[in-house]
Amino acid sequence: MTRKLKIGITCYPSLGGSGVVATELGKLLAEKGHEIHFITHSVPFRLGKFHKNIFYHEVEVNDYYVFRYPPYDLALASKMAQVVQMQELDLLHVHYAVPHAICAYLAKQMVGNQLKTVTTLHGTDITVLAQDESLKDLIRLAINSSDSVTAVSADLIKETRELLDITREIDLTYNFVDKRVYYPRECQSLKADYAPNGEKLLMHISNFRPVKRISDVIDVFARVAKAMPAKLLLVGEGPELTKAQCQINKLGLENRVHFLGKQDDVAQIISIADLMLLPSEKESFGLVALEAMACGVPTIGSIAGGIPELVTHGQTGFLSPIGDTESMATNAIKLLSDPDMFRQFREACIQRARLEFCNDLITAHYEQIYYRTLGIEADIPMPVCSE
Ligand code: GMT
Repeated sequence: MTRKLKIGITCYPSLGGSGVVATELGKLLAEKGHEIHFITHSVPFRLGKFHKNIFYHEVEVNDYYVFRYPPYDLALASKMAQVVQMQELDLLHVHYAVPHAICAYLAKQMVGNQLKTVTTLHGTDITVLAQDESLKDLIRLAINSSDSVTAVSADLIKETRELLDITREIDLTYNFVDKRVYYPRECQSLKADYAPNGEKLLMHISNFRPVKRISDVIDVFARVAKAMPAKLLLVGEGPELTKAQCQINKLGLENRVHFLGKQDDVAQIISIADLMLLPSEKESFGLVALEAMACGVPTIGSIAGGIPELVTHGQTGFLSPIGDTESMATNAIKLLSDPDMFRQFREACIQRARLEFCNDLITAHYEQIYYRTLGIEADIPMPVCSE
């Protein structure tokens, strides 16, 4: 039998898709018998209750008075090296290139080349930060010095190659949803709270950063709300939220929009939506569209980054050019006005999420990458996901 691994995982532990993917992956690997050590500045928010085989190591930053900026990156690299040595880890899997991949590189310098590192690129670590000349060479070093590199969409691989002139192998490993958590839930009474008169519920979930184009979310909703009774649920928080509130007030839509703030467990909330809106400027994958898909909710979104790899235009949602809110609204109205089409989309969503992006499949893919990186022959059968 192939031996189980001891894996260190570093990610951003607070809200954000990369942290969600890293934490859920850690939990699934632990369920399969691997020993997982999270090395982060706080407990990953999705970790929740006690899990067998999961350990947490907190990175503490030294704030000695000469430091104007306490050096988190150095503290993380040192902690990684310590945990690797004390716990005899096989490898480190870091999510998001900056600074995690470069910290893993430093840890390797301390520990020695027997430490293997796997880096997963998630999005703006490439599409935004790799455009910054002051970080470009560092990110290239981080990627080239990782033993294995994965990215969450083919588009992100292409961007990484183009922006950083990188030729090394990068494994395409899509994000996943846990089918035990994300499925269409029965929540009629919750739905009735927000849509007491049977209004259509449109939803947007994000960290409200400029790349999400929140004003397009509101513009699409305003157009839909002119055509039919509808409500908008905004989930999450971030820098664009205040602007969004002003836009909503200006349009006189305050009674039709609910702000739900940050939510940890979105599976239930998503299940009450009729449509998910994702009109992003940049989106390497769009985890929220996958979560929606698994709950039977089609996405109206933009042709940006990896979204077209996830959302099949005309089957599980509709995609329009970035900023084309008129076309997005037209598509939303078309879908919401045609119950047969809506039912077909809903079924296609559930099926695609279960078959193509199921947790068993993607976890096995990561395991294959780990064993290959370590040079261990392992027979990891690729599960066939069923509906
Ligand atoms: O790259 C980011 O902006 C942050 C990151 C996160 O932590 O939420 O989001 C990225 O990673 C997610 C998980 O892989 C993807 O689903 C998001 O599409 C991606 N965000 C962007 O590309 C803007």
